Amino acid sequence: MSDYLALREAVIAGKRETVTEIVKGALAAGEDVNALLDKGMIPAMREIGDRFSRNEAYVPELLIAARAMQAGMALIEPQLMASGRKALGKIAIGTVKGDLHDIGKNLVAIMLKGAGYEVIDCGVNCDIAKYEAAVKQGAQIVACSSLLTTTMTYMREVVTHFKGTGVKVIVGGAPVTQAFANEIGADGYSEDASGAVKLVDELLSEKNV
Ligand code: B1M
Repeated sequence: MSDYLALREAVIAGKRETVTEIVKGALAAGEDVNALLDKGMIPAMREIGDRFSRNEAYVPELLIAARAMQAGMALIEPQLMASGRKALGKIAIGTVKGDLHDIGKNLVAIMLKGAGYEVIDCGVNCDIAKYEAAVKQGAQIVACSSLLTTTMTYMREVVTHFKGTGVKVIVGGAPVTQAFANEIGADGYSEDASGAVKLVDELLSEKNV
């Protein structure tokens, strides 16, 4: 079994090679990739964020940790996507305007693809025009991610824009809550990536379409 503590520390320290080595070893041993995320990589990002709040880490440290995390995620993506279900619908996902955080958004996109959805990744710093372009390509749901209290407010504009069009808008990201989602009239909220898949399943289930 992988040394989750070593994985966590490698992500925090931004040691890409070590992260790659540990993740490759775990994959070769047939380990559960979700455990790598839940016990190693995601808590590492939480820890580096806490250090940042306490002024014990700065933006460059956040960046190198994020790069190490992305290196690990690139390796586990094929495993997360291996469930083999057929395309069930089309989802647009993007981090909202003003916000450049993309790790959580990428994770949600990977899980949605793994669950059989076609995903249009609108990237980061997404304004309404970018989501709209994805809807023109057939997206039935727009998933908005935000990591900043200053950018989550843009979700209200996205929700308002798509109200009454038949396109559903769902929201998530660290500062976002169910209460906030209710307040802005979003069609759904999820705390994490697997919850986002369940939410999309529900919204696109026969009784809702
Ligand atoms: Co920034 N940053 N950051 N950062 N950063 C946070 C978010 C922060 C909480 C750190 C802190 O102060 N403790 C803080 C925000 C404070 C606030 O708003 N209240 C913060 C800040 C302040 C900033 C800057 C302003 C710093 C500065 O420049 N002074 C700046 C802003 C830049 C910008 O966006 N305009 C900034 C920059 C950066 C980096 C570029 C250095 C880097 C991002 C790199 C990248 O993403 N490529 C970075 C990082 C890495 C973080 C932390 C440390 C980690 C975020 C992360 O990747 N988490 C973060 C601290 C923290 O979150 N504790 C922090 C792991 C990821 C898997 O979790 O994204 O929450 P998360 O996604 C989860 C769920 O939220 C959910 O599912 C995911 C998986 O379970 N989810 C969804 C996410 N999106 C969803 C969408 C859905 C559903 C679920 O749709 C339906």
